[in-house]
Amino acid sequence: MRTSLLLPLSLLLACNTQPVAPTGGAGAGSVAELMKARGLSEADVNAALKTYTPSGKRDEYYLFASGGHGGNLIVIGVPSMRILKYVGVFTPEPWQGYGHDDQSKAVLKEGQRGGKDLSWGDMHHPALSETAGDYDGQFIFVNDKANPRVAVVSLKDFTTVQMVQSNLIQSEHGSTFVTPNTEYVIEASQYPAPLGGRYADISKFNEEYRGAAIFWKFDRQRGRIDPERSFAMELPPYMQDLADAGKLASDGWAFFNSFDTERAYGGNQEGRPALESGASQSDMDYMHVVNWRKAEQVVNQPGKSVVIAGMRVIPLKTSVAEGLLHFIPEPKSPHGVDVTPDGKEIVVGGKLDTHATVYSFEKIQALINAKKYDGTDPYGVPILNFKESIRGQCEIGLGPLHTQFDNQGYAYTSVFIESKVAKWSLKELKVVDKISTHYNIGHIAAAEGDTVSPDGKYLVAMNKWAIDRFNDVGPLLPQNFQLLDVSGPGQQLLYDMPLPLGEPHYAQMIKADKIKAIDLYSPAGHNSVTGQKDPFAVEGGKERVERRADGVHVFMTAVRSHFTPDTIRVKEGDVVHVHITNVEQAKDATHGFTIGSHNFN
Ligand code: RUQ
Repeated sequence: MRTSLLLPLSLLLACNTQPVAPTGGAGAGSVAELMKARGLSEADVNAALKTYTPSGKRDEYYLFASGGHGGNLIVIGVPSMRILKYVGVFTPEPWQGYGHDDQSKAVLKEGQRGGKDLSWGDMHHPALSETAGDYDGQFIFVNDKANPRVAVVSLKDFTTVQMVQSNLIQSEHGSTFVTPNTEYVIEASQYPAPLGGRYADISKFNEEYRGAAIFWKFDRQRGRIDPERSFAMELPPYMQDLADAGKLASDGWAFFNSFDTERAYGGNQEGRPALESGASQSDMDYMHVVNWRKAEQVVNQPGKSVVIAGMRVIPLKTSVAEGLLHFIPEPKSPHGVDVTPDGKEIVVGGKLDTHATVYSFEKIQALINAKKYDGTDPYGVPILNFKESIRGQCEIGLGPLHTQFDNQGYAYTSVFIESKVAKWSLKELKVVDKISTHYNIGHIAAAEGDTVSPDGKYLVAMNKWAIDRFNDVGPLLPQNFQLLDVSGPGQQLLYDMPLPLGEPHYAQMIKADKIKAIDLYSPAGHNSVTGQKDPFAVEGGKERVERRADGVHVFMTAVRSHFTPDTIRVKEGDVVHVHITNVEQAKDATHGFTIGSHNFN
């Protein structure tokens, strides 16, 4: 009976009497009958066959999506769009005990700001670790926009292993983006503030408020960020927005866009324009062109950096003197800044402009080397000429945001106001196809679409609204991920996937065979956070209860639901430490442990 499933669709459709394998007691029927009964068109069935993944079959790609205000990372299989895992990052995640046991609490504690526990985060941009500009499947970094932090997730076990934060900045957005060999994880501030968290009245905005870009040094050997070897660059008080690292031709450089070069800071009750209108007065903002490879040398030279909030910072005037920072005008309130796969160009989405603007790295270099400037900004940063820096512009539509790439020379840009994905030829700067999404599209994620070798094939449109796509669940709707097939000349909508939390901002899609997750922790007693054997690990047969100065220590083993010892006798008022080692060596054989009403799990 199974063989009938292997027949091509056309044959099935042509042959109405061809039986379909009964599915678990559901009524049998020909494909044509099923289509009729469910009101499906041939296009629907075509789309369904492109995503349907039979039981036991694996997906071709992993999609790592930010959980937005959920503060967690969502792992999804593509093309089935089945959710595989939530990785607790900024938010406790009880199923995995994350934030409910000591070892994961230690990670959340690393993410304290000003000594305050934070149990949520606004995750925006996951960044898979890269080798030579390609995803290598080892780590993924994520950011918290609201409480500026960066976390490291190991893809050996899909566990958060570290969180870093600096009081240098008070918010961020241009994060996380990695350099091509994951030398650095970039985190740029969004809302300017006096560096280091000191106070200055908002009327001193131009003089005292600043942005900053932090380059967190990643130590791949240890699988951890090394704050001591990290550094930052002071930036003018413009609102730095997204970022991207150069690659191949532009390796060693990073690009940040910005808005509010007007330096408006709100004050609608104090006679000033509201922030949004104040920040949209000028026709141009500034792309920041940063030579991070040189900055990495400069920061180590005596007298060229200052330490603020424990972070080595290159002051603006040093960056100017050393030629580390240049500006190029970019159309009004830009949003995405995305480096092309060959690293030769940078695509900027206009947001309040209808174009995607394509900057040429070669032209930018020529202007920098010739010191050909159009002047400087109020902080002395040299400005390159817009027209002389670009190759051209592609007329995209209303509200171009983010751009991804495929392997056939096409770029894909999300078009916010039109709720569309525009597919356009990078070479010809011409739109070849536009497809409607539903509704208010934000980021898009194409298969390996921001690496040196994109795959094309699939693209997920990450929509911020789902208005009429799903059953009602009250006033607050699910978010919607729409899966598109982009392998043909146009684009085809395959599937709508509701996401019951949000707002998921960005995602990256990696070939599944690049992920080499472990089956189990071996030897038993491995601490997933430190990556080492835990000092409290206990071997089978050595279970015991010890009374120590700081309380009663229970050294317990667990094998599924079998705990040893299974009875603990203590005196009322004792402090009890329970150290549990799962000594089970079968995959996924775990069991929870809790003490009711004590918030452990
Ligand atoms: S974004 S608002 Cu990535 Cu378009 Cu955060």
